Amino acid sequence: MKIEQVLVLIKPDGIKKSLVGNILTKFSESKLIIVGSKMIKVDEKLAKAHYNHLKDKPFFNELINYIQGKVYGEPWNRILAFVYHGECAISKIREIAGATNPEDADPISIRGSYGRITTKGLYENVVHCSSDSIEAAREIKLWFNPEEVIEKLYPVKTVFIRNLKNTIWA
Ligand code: IDP
Ligand code: MG
Repeated sequence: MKIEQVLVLIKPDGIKKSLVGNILTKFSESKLIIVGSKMIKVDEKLAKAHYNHLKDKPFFNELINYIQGKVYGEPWNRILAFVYHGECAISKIREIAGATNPEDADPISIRGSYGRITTKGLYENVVHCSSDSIEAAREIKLWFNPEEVIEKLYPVKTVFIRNLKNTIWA
């Protein structure tokens, strides 16, 4: 039994098209559980760190704008991030998501149902999912702090940070 975790992002086109409910319903067919979730406005630093492995691709700048929702502006320039956990989580989630190119994706999959190719040629494919366990570990650690994930997925350490500016509830 291969217990895995996988980062899932509902990209800004999924938010704009009001697909959050549909997408989560489709992923729930996996019978995996969600162990972390949050909404984020993606800044350029996070976008570039996430897609660092694609920095030499001709569509990289479009991709960085897309994941930040720059093409849509307020109030669509945000994503929902999830960590799904359970047996063979990566292959189950990627199968429900479908192939990267929405035109190649199974029409029943999320990307096949809801994705499109922009006039500039970018695949706007509604969701991101990690493609293997090494990528999942890197991405989950990039998008979530340990205390935001309710399962202990990776080793942690405790550090004391002095003079750290923080915002708390008033
Ligand atoms: P994945 O999201 O299926 O793992 P990656 O190769 O990691 O695919 O690419 C990241 C994202 O970059 C894709 O989800 C898609 O939005 C975009 N993308 C990937 N390949 C192409 C391409 O050949 N043309 C246009 N956009 C692409
Ligand atoms: Mg990928």
